[in-house]
Amino acid sequence: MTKFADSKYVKALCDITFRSYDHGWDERNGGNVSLRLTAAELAEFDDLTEVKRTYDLGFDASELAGQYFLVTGSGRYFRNVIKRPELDSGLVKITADGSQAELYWGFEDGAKPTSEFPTHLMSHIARLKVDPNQRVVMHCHPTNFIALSFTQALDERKLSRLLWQMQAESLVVFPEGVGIIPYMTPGTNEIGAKTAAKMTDYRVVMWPHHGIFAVGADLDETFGLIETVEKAALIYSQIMAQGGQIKQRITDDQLKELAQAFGVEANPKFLA
Ligand code: 2HA
Ligand code: ZN
Repeated sequence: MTKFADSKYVKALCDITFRSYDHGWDERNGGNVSLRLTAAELAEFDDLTEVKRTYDLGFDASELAGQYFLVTGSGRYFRNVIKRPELDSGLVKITADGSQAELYWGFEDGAKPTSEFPTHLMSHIARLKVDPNQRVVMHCHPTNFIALSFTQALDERKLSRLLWQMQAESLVVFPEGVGIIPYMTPGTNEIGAKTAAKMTDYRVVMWPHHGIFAVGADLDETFGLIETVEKAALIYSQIMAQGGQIKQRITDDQLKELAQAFGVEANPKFLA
């Protein structure tokens, strides 16, 4: 008898949600995460046989028909997932016609998938077209990254270059830079479509005055991506707190050398 609650997937979700909370990026019910799983991966669990409830998705997710998602609950707190994953997260399957999600595990006290589920699913669809290893969409509220959306122009080139210049790690981890959408109301299909459109070119998208969306092949990698972006933003905040006088910086030539040394291709629109 293998129970899904004891799976490595639920353990990893508990770990990442608590660590994100611990960083201060998930006050109250802030943040949400989804992990795509396949029927083959779930075959070893014997407690996933019954559909407990269904949820209307409100858009056509038929490109994900038959795919499973372990996802955090609407209104639920990242701080609590580690203590009660069977209440605050759920495993859902997208129906054949793409209009609904069927609950197979979790959300035991009546929760439903995150209010940002449309953005998650639309982003999974967009990323799967460019990366067959796409598995994870994660959203949270990293303080310094959000602060940049007030003090900096909402310009992808300028913001990406700023983050690259703050530490050698940035360009290596996100050589394509970061995408930005305009400020929009969260929880809507509109912000989902806008975010997903950016995900064709970027794995990180800024939601100005709100937070970050990031994607990746697993939870560790996606969370590491967010940590790296936020660390760069934190360094910028500290520079400003130290008086803002930058006396030397990583030059464009050094950024190019860095890309070459680590075998990544820097976005040519941002680093000519
Ligand atoms: O899940 O962060 O954007 C709560 C949020 C909504
Ligand atoms: Zn949010």
